[in-house]
Amino acid sequence: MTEKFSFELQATDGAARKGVIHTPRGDIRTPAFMPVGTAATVKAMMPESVAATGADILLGNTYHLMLRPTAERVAALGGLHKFMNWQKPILTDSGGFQVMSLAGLRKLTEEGVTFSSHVDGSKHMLSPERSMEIQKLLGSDIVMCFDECPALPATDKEVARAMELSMRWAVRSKEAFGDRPGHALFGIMQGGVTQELREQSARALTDIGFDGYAIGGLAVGEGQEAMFGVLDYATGFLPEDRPRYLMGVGKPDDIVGAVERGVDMMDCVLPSRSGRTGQAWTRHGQINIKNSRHRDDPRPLDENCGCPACRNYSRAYLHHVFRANEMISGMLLTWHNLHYYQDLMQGMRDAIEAGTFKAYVADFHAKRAEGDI
Ligand code: PRF
Ligand code: ZN
Repeated sequence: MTEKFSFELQATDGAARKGVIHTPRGDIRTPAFMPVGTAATVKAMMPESVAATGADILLGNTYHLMLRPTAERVAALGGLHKFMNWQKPILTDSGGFQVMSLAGLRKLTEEGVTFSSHVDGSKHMLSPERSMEIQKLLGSDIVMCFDECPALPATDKEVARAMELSMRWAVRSKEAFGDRPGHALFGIMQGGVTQELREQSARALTDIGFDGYAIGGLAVGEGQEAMFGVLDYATGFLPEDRPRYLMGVGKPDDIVGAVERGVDMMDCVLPSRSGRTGQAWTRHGQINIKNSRHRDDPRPLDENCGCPACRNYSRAYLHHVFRANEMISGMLLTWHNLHYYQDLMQGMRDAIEAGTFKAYVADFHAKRAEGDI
């Protein structure tokens, strides 16, 4: 086990990259998909089951954990890894994005943001310094800078203002993070769908210097075409020898498109959240297990999937337990979805290594076009 944080780029195929992030808590194979464990749990999954799907790293949230159970309490109990029984790496988001989407009354200043909790209405403050402190208390392996992601619709002026503020906050985040061997700090690019702003943001971040670079401010309602349009140039503004993380993405076709454009890491609630609402993701697209067409179907969700839901249960059973509101429904569908996402990442890593990524992507789209049969 290396004691340092480092990124090893192992192969490229077009713009797509395969590599490994080495951390004291273990390696993260890239392109990596990070399941979301917002409140110190990947909902409906035991940590050992999350690991069994092939996940090397989880995402946790500053915003949720500072409100409940509080970062100080997690620290007193030995840190987030021990608290939630996950010993592999954890990346924590910095809180600003969640404040903007979840908190009640908010007030944004140069200093930071004050807001009222969505849990009990209590008042709180987040700033670059406080976000770094919380992520340190949690024991996060990959810490994210405190940024502002403007809510859409936003004017060009508003997007520019938020990007510039985020870059000043990035300086303060780096200063407050300090020197913590074995832990990484990632900068977050903002700038909406404007190329000049993205370039300015990338330059500001690379001048400061980070262990990795995130692309924020996308997947906020601009649509896939616009998002890919930004990725077409944005990854090129970032250093080749650092991991690139696209925040909050996405559906399987978003993920494949992002990897095609040079992204190394992603996270999304989609596989876990949609598992709890009866949606399964497979090579052939989306399956709605609620649909009565599955009522008498003895086949698994996907005969080529090695997950426990597909090895041991029929569509008819999954349909029944969903309709009957049984907890195993969310458990099995979440497991399947996370397993499918990790299979997809492994398939892309193998294809990049073999130099067959283009064919892999073509096959991915062809299978989805066939649909669920
Ligand atoms: N910033 C942060 N977290 C995020 C985002 C962002 O822009 C997004 C945008 N898709 C998701 N999560 N800090
Ligand atoms: Zn499965």
